[in-house]
Amino acid sequence: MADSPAVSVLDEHGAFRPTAAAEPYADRAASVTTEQKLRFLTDMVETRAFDVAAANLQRQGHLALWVSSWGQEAAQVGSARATRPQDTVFPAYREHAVGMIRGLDPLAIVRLLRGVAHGTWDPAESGNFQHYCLVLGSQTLHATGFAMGVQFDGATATGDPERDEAVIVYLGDGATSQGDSNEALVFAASYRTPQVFFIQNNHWAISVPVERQSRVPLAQRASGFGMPGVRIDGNDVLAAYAVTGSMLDAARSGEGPGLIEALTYRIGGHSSSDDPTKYRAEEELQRWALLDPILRLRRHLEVEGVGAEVFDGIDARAADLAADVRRRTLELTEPPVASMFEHVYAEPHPLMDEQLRWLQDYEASFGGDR
Ligand SMILES: Cc1ncc(C[n+]2csc(CCOP(=O)(O)OP(=O)(O)O)c2C)c(N)n1
Ligand SMILES: [Mg+2]
Repeated sequence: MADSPAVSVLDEHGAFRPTAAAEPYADRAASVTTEQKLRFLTDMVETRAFDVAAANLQRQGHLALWVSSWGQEAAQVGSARATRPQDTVFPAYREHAVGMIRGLDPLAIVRLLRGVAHGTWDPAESGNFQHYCLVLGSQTLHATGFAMGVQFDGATATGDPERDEAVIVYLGDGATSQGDSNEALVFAASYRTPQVFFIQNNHWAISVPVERQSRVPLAQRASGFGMPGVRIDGNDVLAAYAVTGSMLDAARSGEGPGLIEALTYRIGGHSSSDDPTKYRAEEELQRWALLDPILRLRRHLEVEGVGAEVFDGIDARAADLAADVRRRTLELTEPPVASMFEHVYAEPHPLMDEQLRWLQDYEASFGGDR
């Protein structure tokens, strides 16, 4: 399974060496400018800094839970940078880089995982970055339904590539086993929706290895649904950018959906509640740590002549971002307890009113001192 050919353009030392599978995408990858690559590097370094800051906040009791994106930055940044402003993005729950690139304030993610928000931000104000979905695979159905709407609205294949819209949905290797994901794929293929399914195969679904989820490479499943499937080196930001860009262009111009399997690795635990040493081998982790996506792009840029002071500047700005997130997290206040009943239903609901009254009576029973 690991031998199935993957699209890769940067080898593990950062040299531009497209694999045979990369041939259709090599020109696209080669046309990425140094300025764009520096943008990609900045995105990845900032995401890593944010991730570390948030993980520390969780350990210090300021967040209820943290889900790390460490190791998956290239897959996320490359694919997100290939989207256009008019596109709509449906994440799972660790696509922090994607959200930030689409314009989401990272504090919105912190608020969600601190438990002081209802898990929502306004996608219209956040680059059409929809809400995190913790119910595995459910976002694929939302995305396919949305993509059908885009199609029925005539917002795709308009003849004007600047206006054409597409949808991208992120899911994990484990989420491919969900019924929802398979139904979404059937409907996407059937309706030829303008949509990309982007699987981050980070090799684990909590403690279940990907080999147990599928007997064939996940990209290979696409042909059974009736759409192209491409396996990429998910730690190669240029491969992620070129392949996602090509598939999104096809979707926007009316050629229908496609599926990408990005091979990457979850360096941390599944979440801050997980201890991966209980189920995976240290050697596997060490092997993947050497394939760090940030290091690879940095080496590539060094060969292109980018000086150390540029990297230092990027690191310093990322540290500022992390410090700012930390400061703003510590300033967050608790929402009124009663607000948990808001937004459960769109309109007032008798059951919610009853539960609110019960809670108020209960709290009053402490003598009004809470
Ligand atoms: C429908 C559903 N079943 C089970 C869970 C519990 N659960 C949360 S994350 C997870 C593993 C997901 O693995 P994967 O899709 O590979 O994503 P990753 O966390 O590796 O990014 C499971 C089983 C859930 N959230 N939703
Ligand atoms: Mg996984």
